[in-house]
Amino acid sequence: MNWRTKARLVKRKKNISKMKARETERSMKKIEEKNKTASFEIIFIGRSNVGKSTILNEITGEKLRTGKRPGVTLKPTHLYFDDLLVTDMPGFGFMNGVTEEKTEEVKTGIVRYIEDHKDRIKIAVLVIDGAAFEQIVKRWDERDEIPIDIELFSFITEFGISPIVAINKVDRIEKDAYDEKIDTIKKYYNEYNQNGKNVAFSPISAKRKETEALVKALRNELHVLKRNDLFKFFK
Ligand SMILES: Nc1nc2c(ncn2[C@@H]2O[C@H](COP(=O)(O)OP(=O)(O)O)[C@@H](O)[C@H]2O)c(=O)[nH]1
Ligand SMILES: [Mg+2]
Repeated sequence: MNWRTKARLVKRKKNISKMKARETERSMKKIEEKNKTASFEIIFIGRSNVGKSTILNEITGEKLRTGKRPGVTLKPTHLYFDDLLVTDMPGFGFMNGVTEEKTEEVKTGIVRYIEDHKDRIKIAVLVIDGAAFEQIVKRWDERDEIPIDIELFSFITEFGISPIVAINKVDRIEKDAYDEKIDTIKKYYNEYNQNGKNVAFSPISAKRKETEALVKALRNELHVLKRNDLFKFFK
């Protein structure tokens, strides 16, 4: 990690603690009660509209709402499978008319959630829009800041949670540009990896129901974590 990368992370961390101090106490007690029996959690994180819910529907066969304009809800959505909890975290960014402060609040909520459940969270799937990636990075680069999803990725790697980067919407990447785009994404994320673990990158298209790469990556991780019994919940 170079000095510039580090400086950016420090800057972002300062922002996180500022938000934490300001954050009001939010009660998640009721859901927590229900979630107590879960011992293994997989979280899905990403900007609004990257396709988190579409992916979850496709790989689990559940029916989460998709394509709706994201509200400003800060609550995660949970799916239950035996002792496995699959959590769709609130999306951030993108939302028109939603202030930067609200976006920061969503991020703080996610950070807090991960900290509070770090023993239970074994895998984090970061969903990104493969077609929009470069544009997003460019925008943040101009402000000399790192995009929130990359910051969250970096944060996750600090906890030793296995990260999988699901590069969604590859159907929208031109064939000629495909290899280079995927490489650029891998390079960028790997620079912010704060532990020695290899990161799994899964190019997928949830819309075309082409999610095999992600299911494969999930199964790999489940196998490493000796939870082959959970294979059956992902197709
Ligand atoms: N082109 C394309 N669109 C997708 C893909 N996956 C999801 N979408 C669309 O992206 C929009 C947002 O999807 P959604 O699952 O609600 O995103 P979320 O906000 O991250 O949960 C919807 O209109 C989906 O149909 C994909 O692989 N390719
Ligand atoms: Mg959604």
